[in-house]
Amino acid sequence: MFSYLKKKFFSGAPEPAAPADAPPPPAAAPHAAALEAQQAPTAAASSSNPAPPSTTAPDATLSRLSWFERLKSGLRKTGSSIGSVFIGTQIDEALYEELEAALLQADTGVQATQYLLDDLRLRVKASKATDPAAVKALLAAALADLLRPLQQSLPIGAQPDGPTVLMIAGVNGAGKTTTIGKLTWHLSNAGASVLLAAADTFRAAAREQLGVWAARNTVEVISQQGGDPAAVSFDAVTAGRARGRDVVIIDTAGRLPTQLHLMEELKKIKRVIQKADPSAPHEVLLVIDGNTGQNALAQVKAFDAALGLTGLVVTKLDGTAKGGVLAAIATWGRERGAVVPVYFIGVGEQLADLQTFDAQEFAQALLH
Ligand SMILES: Nc1nc2c(ncn2[C@@H]2O[C@H](COP(=O)(O)OP(=O)(O)OP(=O)(O)O)[C@@H](O)[C@H]2O)c(=O)[nH]1
Ligand SMILES: [Mg+2]
Repeated sequence: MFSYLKKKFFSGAPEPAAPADAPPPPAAAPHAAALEAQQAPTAAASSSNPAPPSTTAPDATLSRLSWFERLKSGLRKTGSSIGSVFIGTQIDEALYEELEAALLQADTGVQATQYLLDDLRLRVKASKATDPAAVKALLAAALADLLRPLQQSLPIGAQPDGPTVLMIAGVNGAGKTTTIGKLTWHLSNAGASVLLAAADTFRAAAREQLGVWAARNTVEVISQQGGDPAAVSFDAVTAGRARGRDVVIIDTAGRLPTQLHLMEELKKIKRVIQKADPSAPHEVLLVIDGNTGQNALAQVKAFDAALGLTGLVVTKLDGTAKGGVLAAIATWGRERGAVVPVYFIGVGEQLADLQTFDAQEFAQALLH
């Protein structure tokens, strides 16, 4: 049913290898048809905070390129400092030391930095590279190889009957609700019918905010004033099944992993979803703010311990995010023998500002 969606639109499959520092491919435009086929829905008037959506569907090629530009400019803060290491003329210990400092500065963390430097030394030796520009290309390749396991497709539509249920979690303000708005747009464009669940029941504004995104996407939202988040989630999964929806996305309230009672509540939401559909939730996604630095890895570990994460969305990579934390997440995944994939990255507040994660493009942007 979602072969198009799975094979193309959500394909995280790497492009055939291109030189590590080549410009990004002009997007085989996985979502070109979808973007052309559907204009962004117009905004519903609201006092809530989501940014106004774009009212025209961008050309997919432009969209992917402008995303690359935005990601690059967002990561420039880091990228330029890593890039500046390679301005000299010699490959010596001083260069490796500078590189180590630059990677640590970029939130790469001690383990990932060590891994990358060791890998780079091997590559330099094997290739007999003699100039820093060549070493920079080798680092881009090492980084892309490290990140590649994170690049995976969000599996949608694999359930024989009933919707694919996505549960979304994260700390306060990470970008969960905004990501749900953008993800709904992606899914709708790929032909999937979506139902939203406002399981952030604490604040009326949270329900309203999700309602605005639902209106923009012209999808329904299940909500209940002051209701129990687990009950709302149960209702949504049941309604999704009854109404024949393809995907149910459950928004949850932000919480810190140290707020144990709130983490317990999240576990309860998951358990109750399982009562509505024993195979659900099919995906438990953690949304992390790309600006969080090394703390993002701590969040991934804590939410994974509580919920068993199946994927990540890294948001706000259009801002001042440093980006190295993805290498830290990848290294952690290698060490535990199972990565938690990065299904999407957020590069803005508009409907189209959610992109599939591409390891090579990301490495290029980071080292630009
Ligand atoms: N620049 C930028 N801003 C983003 C992105 N994603 C989310 N935001 C903004 O981040 C802020 C918080 O986003 P929300 O979606 O409300 O975050 P949340 O995780 O749902 O927050 P709580 O429900 O309060 O925990 C909003 O101002 C969003 O517009 C992104 O990819 N880029
Ligand atoms: Mg929210």
